[in-house]
Amino acid sequence: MLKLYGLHASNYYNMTKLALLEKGFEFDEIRTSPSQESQYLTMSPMGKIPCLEAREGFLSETMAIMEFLEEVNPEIPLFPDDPFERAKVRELMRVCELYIEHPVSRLKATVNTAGGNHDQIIDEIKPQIAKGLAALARLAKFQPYLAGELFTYADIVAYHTFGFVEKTMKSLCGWDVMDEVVGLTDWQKTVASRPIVHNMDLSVSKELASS
Ligand SMILES: N[C@@H](CCC(=O)N[C@@H](CS)C(=O)NCC(=O)O)C(=O)O
Repeated sequence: MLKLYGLHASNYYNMTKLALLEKGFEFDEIRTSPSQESQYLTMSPMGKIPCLEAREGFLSETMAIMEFLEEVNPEIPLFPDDPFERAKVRELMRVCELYIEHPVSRLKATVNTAGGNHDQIIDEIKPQIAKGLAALARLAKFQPYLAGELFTYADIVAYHTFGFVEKTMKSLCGWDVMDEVVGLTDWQKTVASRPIVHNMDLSVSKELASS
């Protein structure tokens, strides 16, 4: 049985968990915090969560885990068949990760560090995020999903990216990033209404509220 290590507080953990659920895998969840302990580093070499334990060994990095899941179980596809369309899904995933999530993670890390200068970082990252959002607006099809009719890994990555980015930017500088891309809020509602996503969201918020 697959084992998924991590915590619901992590947007990357939630992306991986949603991919496992959507693809119909059975797996155990092992609550694990990021760690630089030598034992955990043998499983996840950067000490990050999530980490997946498969029969063959341990795997970290969300995108690598998703590629693995797809190859192990292609029956429920989360990538399109066509090579170019597959690449377009990966392009969307990278735009969300590199140009929208990463700047916000950097801000969050500063906020968590005592004495960090948030205002300066906010001024720095807002134009970066605006550029990432504009790129997403150029790429997204919203028909009804990001890459077209098929629900893909791009939707999974973007859904949990925006779960984190929307909340963080609203609370730290009052900016609603969802307003920046026409169609984004409707897309978010469409994804949230998928039964698997809905059930997972319910259990995650219940768990986070009680922790
Ligand atoms: N590139 C990694 C990012 C994962 C990541 O940043 N996880 C965060 C939690 S959301 C973490 O473990 N942070 C602790 C650390 O960086 O040491 C992936 O795709 O899985």
